[in-house]
Amino acid sequence: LQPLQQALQAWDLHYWQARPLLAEGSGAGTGINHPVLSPFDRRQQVGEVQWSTPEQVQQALNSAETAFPRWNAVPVADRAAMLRRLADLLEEHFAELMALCAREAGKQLADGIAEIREAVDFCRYYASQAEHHMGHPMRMPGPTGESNELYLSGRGVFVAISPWNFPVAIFLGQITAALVTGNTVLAKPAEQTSLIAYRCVELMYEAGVPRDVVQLLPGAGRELGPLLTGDPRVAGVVFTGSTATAWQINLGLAQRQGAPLAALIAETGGQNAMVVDSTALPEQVVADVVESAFASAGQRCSALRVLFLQEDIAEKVETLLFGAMQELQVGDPRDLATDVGPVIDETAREKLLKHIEHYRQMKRLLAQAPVPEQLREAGEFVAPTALRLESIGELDQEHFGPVLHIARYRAADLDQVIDSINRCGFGLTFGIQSRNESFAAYIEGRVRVGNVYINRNMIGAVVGVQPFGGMGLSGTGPKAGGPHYLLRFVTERTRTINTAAIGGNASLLAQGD
Ligand code: UN1
Repeated sequence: LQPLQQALQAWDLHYWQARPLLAEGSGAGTGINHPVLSPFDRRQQVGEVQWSTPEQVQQALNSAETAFPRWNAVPVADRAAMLRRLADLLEEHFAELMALCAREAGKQLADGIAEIREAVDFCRYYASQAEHHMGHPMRMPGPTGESNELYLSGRGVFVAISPWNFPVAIFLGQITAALVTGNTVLAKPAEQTSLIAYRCVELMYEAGVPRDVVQLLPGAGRELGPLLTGDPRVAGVVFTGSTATAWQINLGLAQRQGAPLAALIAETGGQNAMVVDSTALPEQVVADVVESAFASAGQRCSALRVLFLQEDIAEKVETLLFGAMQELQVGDPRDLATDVGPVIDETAREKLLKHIEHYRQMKRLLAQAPVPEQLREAGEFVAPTALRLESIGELDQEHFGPVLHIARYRAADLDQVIDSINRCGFGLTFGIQSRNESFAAYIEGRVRVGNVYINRNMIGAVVGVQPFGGMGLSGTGPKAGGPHYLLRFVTERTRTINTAAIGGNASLLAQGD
C-alpha cells in the first residue's frame, strides 16, 4: 500500500473540473457551476462541476438515438475490445482514480483499491459475456427444410443512473453492460461524484468508444431524472440507488403514453440481517460483523444492518464486538491506518446522527467507536455505532452508514425472526453464522434474499464469482456481475427460413443480422 499512498500524494492539491460530455461539444447553453467539497475536509474544494441544462439533455437524447443503429451494427468483438482497452486504462490511471475516490467520495484506501479492481473486472467480464451471448446466433432445433436462429441485439437508448457509493465500479458496470450489448448510453452520475464520472467517461473515449455512444449528463436527479425517464426515445433505464427513486423512475417510464415499453433494471436498498445461532464461533462472528457493518463506513447496500444473536451466545459476542469497535480507527481516508472514513455528505451525517440520538434517548445505545474531536469539526464523520433493537420492524427505512442494530432472540422464536425479516420486503444480502449445517439449511430455505453468506462477511461480492442483487424492494434483477445480467439489456429476434424454398442455400443462411 505504501507506494500507492505516495502516488496518491501527487494528486493531493489537484483541482478537477467536470462538465457535460456530449456528442458535439457542449452544445446549447451552459449550466451552473457547482463546487465539490471533500467529505473529510469541509474547507477543501476538490473541484467544480458544470451541471447539464434541459437543452443539453435533449441534444444528448437526439445524438444517442441517431447513433444507435450504427453502434448496434458494430461487431460485438469490437465493442468487447473497447471494454478490455478501458480495463487497461483504468489500471494505468489507478492512482488518480484512487485519489478521486478518497477526496471526492471519502473512500478509504482499501475500499478505493477494491472499487477500481471491481470496475476492471466488470469491463473484462461483460466483454467476455457479450461475446458469449452475442458472438453467434443460437441455432434452435426445428424440422427438416427449415432453419431457426435466435439473435440478440441492443434495445436502443439506455439511461444509466448511478450511485455515489461505487462511483467507479457501479458507474462503469452499468454503462459497459449497456454499451457492449449494442445500446447507446446517457449516463447520469450521482451529484456527489461527478468528477470521478467525468474522468471515467474521458477514459472510455480514450478506449475508442465514440462520443455519441456514451454521453455524460452531470446534474441533480430531481431535475434531470424526469427529463430522461419521461422521454419516449428511452428504451431502458439501469439504476442503482434507493427504492423510493426506483419507484419514481418506474412511474416516469410507465406514464409515457404511446411510447414503447422500456426495460428497468434496478438495484435498490436492503435491510440486511445476519442470524447467529449458539453453535457459531464468536471470534469469526465478530470479525465478519465488523467488516460487514462498518467497512466503507456502512455505505453499501449490501452492508449488515441488523444482527440477530441467539441469547446463549449474545453476551459473549457483544462483549467481543464492542471491544473490537474500540479499536476501529476513524479518520482521513488517505491514511494507511484508517479503517472507517467519513460518510458522503452533511445531509447523510445529520440523518444518521438523528437516528443515533433517538436511540440514545431511549437508552438503547450500546457502543460507539471513538472519533477524535477535531475530526467531528472537520468533516462528515460518524462513529461506528451499535444500537439495541427489539425487532427489525422498528426500522422504517434503510440507515445508510456505520450503524449496526442488534437484537437478541430465543431459539424457540427463530421462525418469528425469519418472518419479521421477510416482512420488511427487502431481499438483498443475508448472513448465517452457525456450525450446525441443518440450522443453516433451515434458515436459508425460508428467507427471501438474493445473496446468502454463510460463516463469512456479507459484502464485497466478486464479479463473475458472486453475482450480486436482490428481490422484492431490493431490485428487479438480474444480478450484476452474473451470467444473466446482459440479457436484460437486449432484444431478441428469431429468424425462421424455409430452406426448402431456396434449395437450402447456404450463403443466405450464413448471413448475419
Ligand atoms: C451497493 O452498495 O450499491 O457486494 C451495491 C457488495 C457490493 C454492493 C454494491 N457489490 O458489497
